Amino acid sequence: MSNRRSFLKKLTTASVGASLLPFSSFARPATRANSKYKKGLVISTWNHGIPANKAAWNIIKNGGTAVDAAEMGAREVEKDPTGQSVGIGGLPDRDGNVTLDACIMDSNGNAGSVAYLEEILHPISVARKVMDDTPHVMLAGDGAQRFALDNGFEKTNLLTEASRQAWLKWAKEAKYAPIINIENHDTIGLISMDKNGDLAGSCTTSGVAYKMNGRVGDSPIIGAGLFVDNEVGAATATGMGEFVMKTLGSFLIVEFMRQGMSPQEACEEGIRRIVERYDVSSIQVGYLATNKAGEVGAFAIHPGFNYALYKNGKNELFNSPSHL
Ligand code: SD4
Repeated sequence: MSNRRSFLKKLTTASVGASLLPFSSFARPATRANSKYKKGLVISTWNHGIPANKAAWNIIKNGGTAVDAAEMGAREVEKDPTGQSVGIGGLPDRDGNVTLDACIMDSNGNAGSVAYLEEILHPISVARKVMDDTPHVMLAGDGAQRFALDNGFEKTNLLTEASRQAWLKWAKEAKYAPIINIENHDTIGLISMDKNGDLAGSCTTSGVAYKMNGRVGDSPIIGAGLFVDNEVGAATATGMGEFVMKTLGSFLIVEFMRQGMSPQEACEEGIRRIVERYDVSSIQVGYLATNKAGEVGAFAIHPGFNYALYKNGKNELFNSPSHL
């Protein structure tokens, strides 16, 4: 029986309520709440999570807030021109435009977001300004750019030569065929907990490479790419945003934790919500989550998703367990 079919069979035989998949037996770096865990951690997606966590931890170790840490961590990746999926250097849409999506949430339930933002180096900081200085949550397109320029951000050309060449090469055939874990799955999603135990998060991306012009993914959607509830925990997503949006993944995972699941169990259930409904043979989604006790969880559809965890003085990469 195929993995998927046996998985679905397990689903139909699982009892309601305690209907967790056997996934929760996967080893994870988290410790249960009764360990000698000191408040303060940063967890973020992919290899670039290492420098992002480091920048975020610099804020936390000096007594800074989780939200400042979340912003600084994201900025670290946005400004790196060699990363082709976030900020400058991001691969463009099919027409050659680099369009950025980002959001941020703080410990008080405040949220800010920008979508389809062009020519601004730090969308996460624009999202922060939307959160802090406007009555709105989300600004998009020209309005988001105008808001950024009015607030002192400068126009920057985000299309690097390397990304332009990659796009020109792609444009010869112009086939839209996302490759799992490559080119379109390197959003940075980051969750931070400060020394008070308060949680915040950030998520920033150039989105799926060679997307249709105008396409916006999950990353700037509060509850999809990121959700933080300081009473419970936080979650963030990476991967094919359409599937995260259709299941409102990060909100779902936080709500699962509210109902008593560990972050690991909640991430697994979030993935299950996708794989039980959609053909995921060529779709990657990865989730990270943290609860108030400092436990963490990670789960993906396919192997290949990794994440960085800064906790107890160590900043390390881990491979996420996966459904397939
Ligand atoms: C999106 N989730 O726009 C983003 C893409 C991504 O790692 O890279 N995720 O759908």
